[in-house]
Amino acid sequence: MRTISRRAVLQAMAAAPVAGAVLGTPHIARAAQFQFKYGNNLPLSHPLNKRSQEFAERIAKDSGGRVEIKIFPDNQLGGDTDMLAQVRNGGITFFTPSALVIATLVPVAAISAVGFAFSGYDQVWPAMDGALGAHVRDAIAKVGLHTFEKIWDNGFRQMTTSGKPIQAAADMAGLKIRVPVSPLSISMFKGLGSSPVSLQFSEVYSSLQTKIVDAQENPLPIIQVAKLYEVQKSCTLSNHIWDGFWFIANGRAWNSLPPDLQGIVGTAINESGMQQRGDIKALNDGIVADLKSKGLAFNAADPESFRTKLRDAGFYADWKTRFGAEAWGLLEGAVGKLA
Ligand code: X2X
Repeated sequence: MRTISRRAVLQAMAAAPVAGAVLGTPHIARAAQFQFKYGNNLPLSHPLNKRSQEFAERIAKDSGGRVEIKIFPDNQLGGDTDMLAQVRNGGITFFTPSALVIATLVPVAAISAVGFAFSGYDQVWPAMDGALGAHVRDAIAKVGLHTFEKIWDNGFRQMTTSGKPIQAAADMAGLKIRVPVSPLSISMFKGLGSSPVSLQFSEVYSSLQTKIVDAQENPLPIIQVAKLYEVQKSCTLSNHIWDGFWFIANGRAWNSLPPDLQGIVGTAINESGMQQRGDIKALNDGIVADLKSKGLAFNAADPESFRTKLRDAGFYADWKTRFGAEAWGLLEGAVGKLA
């Protein structure tokens, strides 16, 4: 370790701003030149928030204190719809909406969430880090938002219910199931014959508890950290949608950063995103056993019954038209023919 001589300290103090000298404080805490807020919808214990704290510390350090990022987890600043409005108007600088949720603003962003498209992560990451992801980021750029290259992982979505276990598509009939604020989710669950209700994530626990809805669908790490097992009985490993969180920034705030700081921020956020993908992968290994020990029952499902039902309902044909040939072609290029 380098020791700092008394003389160097005195020199540094002599060079410090006047206000500091007047107050006589030896440590002069200067406000960061760029102060940014980052809002998200997940509990603090989710890997997304753990990795976010890391990148915020790294960015403060690597920028020499010029960039400060304050994290507001767990819907502290409002639900998804509110945060999406705030990141657009600059009230917050960063937000991590699910692909399902940002699609309310940029419809093509839901292309990665088409039901039963990805068979596993070996298809997900090459597509999202490749042409399909680039296509979505370009579309998001058109509404004035910057998107970092590496999408963060939410996971493969699974269904839970407080009622009769869901074993095949027929069990979906009339099911009151909460889905995110997402036209694709509504269309998919209507296609499966259920009665979906769009609610922001901030309302999920209480709406299950008070039986406004009977079921919901989310990746297992969310079911765990948001304690949804307390208000649900059984879980079906349906893997019906792969979901990721796009890390987005308000365009004006992003463009106000000089290139060196953009580099520091972008590198830190993308690298933390890669580590967060690894966290979700590691979590998935022991999570079923943990959720079982907390009282959630698990059952298998017949995935083909769901796909057939969706095909018969015209779900794939409908969304192929809505997304357009280019985006659909990129998706099928990654996962094979869908419809
Ligand atoms: O709201 C949800 O279900 C969640 C947490 O998965 C999303 O952000 C889409």
